[in-house]
Amino acid sequence: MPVPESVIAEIQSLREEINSHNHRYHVLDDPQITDQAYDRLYRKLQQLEQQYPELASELSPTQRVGSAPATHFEPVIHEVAMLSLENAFDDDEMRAFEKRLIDRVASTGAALAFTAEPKLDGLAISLLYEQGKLLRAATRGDGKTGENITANAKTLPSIPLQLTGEKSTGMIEVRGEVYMDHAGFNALNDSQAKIQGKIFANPRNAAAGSLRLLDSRITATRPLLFCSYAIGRAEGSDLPQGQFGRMQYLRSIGFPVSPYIELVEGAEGCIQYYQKILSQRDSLPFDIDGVVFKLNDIQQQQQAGFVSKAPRWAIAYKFPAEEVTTRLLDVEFQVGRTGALTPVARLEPVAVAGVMVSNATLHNMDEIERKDIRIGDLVIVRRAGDVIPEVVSPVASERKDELPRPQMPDRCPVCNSDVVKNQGQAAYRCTGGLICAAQRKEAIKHFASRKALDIEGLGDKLVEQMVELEIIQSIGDLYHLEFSQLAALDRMAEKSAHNLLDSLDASKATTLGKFLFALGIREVGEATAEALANYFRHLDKIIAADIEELQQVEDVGPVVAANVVQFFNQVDNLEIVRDLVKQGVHWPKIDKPRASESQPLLGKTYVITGTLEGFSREQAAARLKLRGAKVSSSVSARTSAVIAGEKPGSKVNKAEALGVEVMDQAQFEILIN
Ligand code: 5U1
Repeated sequence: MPVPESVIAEIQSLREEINSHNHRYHVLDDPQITDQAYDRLYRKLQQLEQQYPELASELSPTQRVGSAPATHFEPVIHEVAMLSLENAFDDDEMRAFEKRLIDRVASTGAALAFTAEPKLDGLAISLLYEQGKLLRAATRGDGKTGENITANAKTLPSIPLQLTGEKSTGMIEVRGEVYMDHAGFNALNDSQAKIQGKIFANPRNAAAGSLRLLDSRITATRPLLFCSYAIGRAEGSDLPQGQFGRMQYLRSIGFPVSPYIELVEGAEGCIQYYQKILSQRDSLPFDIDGVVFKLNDIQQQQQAGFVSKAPRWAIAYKFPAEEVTTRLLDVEFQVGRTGALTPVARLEPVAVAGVMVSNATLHNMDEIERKDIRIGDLVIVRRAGDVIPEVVSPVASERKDELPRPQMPDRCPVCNSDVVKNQGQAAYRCTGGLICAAQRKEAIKHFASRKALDIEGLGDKLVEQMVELEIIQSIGDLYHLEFSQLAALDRMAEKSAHNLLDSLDASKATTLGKFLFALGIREVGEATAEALANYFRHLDKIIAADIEELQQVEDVGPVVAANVVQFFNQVDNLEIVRDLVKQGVHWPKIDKPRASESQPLLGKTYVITGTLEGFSREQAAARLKLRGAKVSSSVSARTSAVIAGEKPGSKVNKAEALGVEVMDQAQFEILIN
């Protein structure tokens, strides 16, 4: 029997009414009906939807309860990279930020206008809408690839499932922060305590943990909030030409926008706004760690452009890190993945920035000496955001007696091998290499970490246990693990053992960049690994590359190049790498970049002379290489152009004699942009 028209209309009207009350409550903070009245509407809609399942809609407000658990999160490639922000830590850095922009943008001479808003301490996500309908939500991940968390995002009442207003056609990708306010965080920890569940250290961890749950039905019970702060991309709508106007536009189509957002003028306006928010910080109902400023004029934003991972037109002016004093009880030495011994302070436990701290880094022996830190001192400890707490300095006035200075041991505290210090380096290193269990543990932890092969369930404690029991010796053993070995481990249920084998299997699908990073080659971080992968595109080419070739890659200098060569020259390493591939570790083929697109300077050779403003010689060369060019140190008839900065040398004369083009700074910038 067809559903009566009157029921269709009633369901439609209830959905609209509930959506509107949701929006008033969660976005505008201006509810118009009581909770009981809202519940009545909600239950009525639920009852009708149960009675007429053929009218189900994923956009219905009743669908915010979550769905069956997922096994993993699918990767999502961000079409427009999710960038991070540059930081400023004092007023002068803000003034320098403004000055850099004045130099770069075609300004009328009027002060630059900036949007100003508090920087929420949560995690960034991207929301993609088509024809006004939420299609996909993703975490930021590494900025290029995030995780698909659509099912979880749909449970947040402040994330619109359907945009409002006739303007919401076409496609729009909105970015913002998921966070938890203090009230929600406290309520969550109270209820976790009652069920003996996980207690979260701070609202940021609680938000991150809740958003990345595989069971979205649990996410639905977590008090998560969303606030938008940017448009990633949009098609089919005429957007306002100012950042501030764009935020008003987002508000008009249903997104929460910071109620504290303002337009300010110049660095001095930014500094005043910062002071105002800093004075309100302690009374705000949520954690913030600074203030974000963005150039308001979108055209000027485009003129300003980007540095590698952040736009030049935005900045986060960070609040000072929280500092407390406590007693330094002892100094111990931790052995890292590369054998470096790091002094770690054992402290009388103290709360700092919402977290109990009993260990903090002392960086290296030179720092200890420079700051004259002694065991037994009262010390100042600092913690900012997610960074590791650090000992800032001793409180010298409180030292009454002569106290002992920390001593670097001459033998490794883990494997008893010799500890050496190479000339010109601050670090002391254990010479144990693969003999040293600490180095092996750290190498495996690094391999399994989120930014590397992301082996879910292979936590630090488990790695330590498996190395100590000699179930695994190196990363090469991970994919040979068997169920019986895992199930025999302490506190390892059969289900967890199966799950770990599944996630080991899942981790085999990676990217060449992540794989290279995971190998833990000294000084090859995420960005360098990615750059190596993009340049060579095949593992075998990287293995075969010599120091010269490696240095053609952006940001790869002689030291990193030598580390890469040395790593692959070790037979043991090469065997492990080959075996990992044999066990099934694989990555998608990296397409040859089209010459016309990402490598527009392929086949060209440039020579740089003189000083370029804002670029060291290496940085300028790296920018050219990134676009496919070669950079040479001598001018010949085959040189495409000589790039001449301030005070150029004789190379310009030689270029002129040979009829080779000479470019100035402005032409160079056009070339690389
Ligand atoms: N408030 C705010 N936070 N935040 C973070 N705005 C903002 N903008 C960001 C980030 C990463 O990035 C812009 C480049 C869009």
